[in-house]
Amino acid sequence: MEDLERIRAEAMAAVAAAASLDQLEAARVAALGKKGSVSGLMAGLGAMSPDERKAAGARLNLLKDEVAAALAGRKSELEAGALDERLARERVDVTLTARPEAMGRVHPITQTIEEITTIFAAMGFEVAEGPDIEDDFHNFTALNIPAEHPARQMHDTFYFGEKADGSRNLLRTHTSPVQVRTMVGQRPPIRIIAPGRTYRCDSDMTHTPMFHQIEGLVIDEATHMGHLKGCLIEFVRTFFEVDDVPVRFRPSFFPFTEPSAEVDIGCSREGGELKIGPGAGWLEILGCGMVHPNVLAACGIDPERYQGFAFGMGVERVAMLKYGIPDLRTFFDSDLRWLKHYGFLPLDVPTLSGGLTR
Ligand code: 2NM
Repeated sequence: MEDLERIRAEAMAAVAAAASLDQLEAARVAALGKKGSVSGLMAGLGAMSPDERKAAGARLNLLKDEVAAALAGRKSELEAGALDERLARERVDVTLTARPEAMGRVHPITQTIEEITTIFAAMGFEVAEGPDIEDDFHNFTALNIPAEHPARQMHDTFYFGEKADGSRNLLRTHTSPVQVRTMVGQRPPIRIIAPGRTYRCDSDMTHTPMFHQIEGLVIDEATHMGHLKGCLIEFVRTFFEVDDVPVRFRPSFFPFTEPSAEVDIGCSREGGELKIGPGAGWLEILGCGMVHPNVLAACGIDPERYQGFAFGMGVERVAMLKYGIPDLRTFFDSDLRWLKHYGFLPLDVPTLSGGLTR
């Protein structure tokens, strides 16, 4: 037992000197492990008389507890040190300024959709979405487009294969099925805006097989053509950021609205450059009208009680006009130089208070 004080001193010194969790584990094994110094003393107890064993056993248990406590204390010190070291290593300076010029760009289509939905959200519209793969009812029938209508024909619509019941799904040719789904599923008053991808089997200088639309719908008991005009004039002036842009409603035809109109905005052409504002020319930018009673009835809304207006526009078209992008097909080339030129900085989110575009 004269070894005990030496072994205690050695074990305590090794624990105190451990500079890492690995070294501390080595010190634990050297003292308390199966072949450790303290365990060695324990093994000597067997050769003692019962009285000697009782006294020595008590001292050894105390030693064991003492070493174990020292190990635990050193362990928490080392762990706290490791955490401090990691916090220092992973330190981030949150006061550093962002470097938007080093980031990617927001595509003009995304930017334009965000600008348009921001304007209509401020007027109380909610954004609605629906599936790109639709059926005949939601894309055509409910919209007062009869079976023989030219818009249904193979050359305009992408159809999927025949299902067991003989019907075929299709890629939506406009976002109007979102309006149909909203009217079927919700009671008026309805005020929604539906942005999204649309598809038509058409590809040339001014058509791509996939393009984007935004359509709006308002249904209430007393909504009339005056509301439609006020709403769309307000939209056009805010979107193009030209307060005195002339707006003209020209009679037109759509199967799903009656009466129907197309909206033109004033423009001038000086030296080959197109400028939106007062001038000699007109540009068509929107289609609109009062929702046809047949459409309301097909969607389970009583046309004797409710009425409303709808409108639709092509996102690519208004983006080209607003941002002077000359060629439609470049939108989908994924050309990074084009995106750097026409794209928007990710931190410049369009808001009405801060300006739609900065
Ligand atoms: C347009 C023009 C005019 C329209 C109509 C509807 C619905 F579902 F309510 F009947 N949605 N969108 C509409 C009306 C779309 O796009 C040129």
